[in-house]
Amino acid sequence: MLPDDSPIRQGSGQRTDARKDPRLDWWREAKFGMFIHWGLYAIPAGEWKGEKIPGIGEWIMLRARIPVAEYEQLAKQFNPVHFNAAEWVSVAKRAGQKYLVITSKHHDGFCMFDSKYTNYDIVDATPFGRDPLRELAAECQKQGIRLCFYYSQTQDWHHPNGDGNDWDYVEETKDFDGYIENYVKPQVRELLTNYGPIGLIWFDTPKRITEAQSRSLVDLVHEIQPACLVNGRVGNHIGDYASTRDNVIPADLLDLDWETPATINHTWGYKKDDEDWKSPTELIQKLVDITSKGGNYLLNVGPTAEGIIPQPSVDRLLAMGEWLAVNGEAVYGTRPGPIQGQEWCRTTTKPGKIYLHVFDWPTGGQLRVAGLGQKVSGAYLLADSSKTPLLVSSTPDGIVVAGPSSAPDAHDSVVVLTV
Ligand code: FHN
Repeated sequence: MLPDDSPIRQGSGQRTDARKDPRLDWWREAKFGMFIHWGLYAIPAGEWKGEKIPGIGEWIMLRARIPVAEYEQLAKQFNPVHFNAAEWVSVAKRAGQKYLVITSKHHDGFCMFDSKYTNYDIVDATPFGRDPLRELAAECQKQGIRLCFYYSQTQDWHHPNGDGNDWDYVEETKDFDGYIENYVKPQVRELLTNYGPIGLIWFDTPKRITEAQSRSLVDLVHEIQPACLVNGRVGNHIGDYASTRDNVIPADLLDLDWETPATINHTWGYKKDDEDWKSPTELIQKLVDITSKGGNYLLNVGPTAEGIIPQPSVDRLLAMGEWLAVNGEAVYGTRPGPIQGQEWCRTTTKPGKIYLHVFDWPTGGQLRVAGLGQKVSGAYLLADSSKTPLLVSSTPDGIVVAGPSSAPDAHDSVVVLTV
C-alpha cells in the first residue's frame, strides 16, 4: 500500500523490473503528450434538464444518476461534423506533444470506435457513423505522433456487469469477471488489432480489479503488441510506468517512470461553463517542473460535441509549442538536473550540459547558482542561436552567471551550463 499522501495514485505504481525496460525509451524521451476526453458527455456539457451538474463534465451520468435508457438517447444526437483528425493531430504536433491518448471508452461506456461487441458505439449508434479513432490512426501515422488509447476497464455505467452504476443495476449481483473476460478483453483486442501500432493503453480507476485481472490485461496487450506500454492505472502496481493522481505534481523527484495527467481548466470532458484556463506560463512551468523531476506531462483537451477543440485550449497549446520550438532541447530526452527544491529555478540535464530553467529572473540578471556539483566551463542562453557566452564567475558556494538585466523569456528563460 502507498501512504495516503503519496503523489502516485493507489494501485498505479510501476512494476519493479520496468525501470530499465528499453520499451519505454520513446516515452521517456517524449515528455509531453495530449490527452483527449471526448464522448457523449460533450453534448450536455455539464448541464442536465436545465440544471448545472457540479464536477467534471464526463461524470455527468453518474453525478445526475441518469438512467441508461435516457443517457443512451444522446447517441442519436451525436454528430460532430467539424471533427477533423488532421487538425487535431496538427494541434498536438504544433504544441510539441509527441503522443496522443484518446478515450476509446470512458466510464459512461459509450465506445468511440467501431466495436463488434456492442452497438453502443459511434459507428452503429450515431448519425455521424464514422470511426474517429481510425481517422486519427491514419493522421498520427502521417504526422509522426504516437497514437494511444484510454480505456475504462473497471467502471462502465452502461454495461450491466461493469463497475459503478448502482442506479440501474445492483452492484452485488454483477458478474464483474465475466465483464472483464467477455467484454473488456475482446474490446482491448480490437483496439490493438484494428488501428495499427499503438503507443500505450491508458487504463483508469483501478478499483475492484484483482491482481490476476490486471495481469491478464497487461499480458493480453503485450501478446498482441509487445511494444505497447500499459500505464499504472491498470491496477495492482504492475503497469509499465506509474501514474500520479490527477493534476498532482510530486514535490520531489521520483526514482520511477511516471506521468502526471492534467487538465487545462478543471474538467476533462467538455463543460461549457468551465472557462478557468491555466495560463501559458503556468502550463510551461508545470511541464518543466514535471520534466525536472523525471516525469511526463499528459495534458488534456475536451473537444465539443461538434468535434472542435476549444479555442482557449488551442491557444495555450500553441503558446507551449512556440516556447518548445526554441527550448525543446532542455525538455525532450532530458533527465532531472542536480538542483532540486528551489522556487526560482528548475534543472534538467543531458550529457555535458545542465539546463537552468529560470522562472524568477533576478533583477539585474546576476544568477547565483549553488549545488551543481560539477565544474562549469561556460554558459549561454538556449534561445540565443549564436550562443554568445555569458560571463561565469566562481563564488565560495557556487557560481554567478551574468545574464541580461531583464528576463529573456516571460515563461521560463533557459541558461545552458556546459559541464
Ligand atoms: O474518473 C476519471 C476521470 O474522468 C478522468 O478520466 C481522469 C483522467 O486522469 N481519470 C479518472 C479519475 O482519476
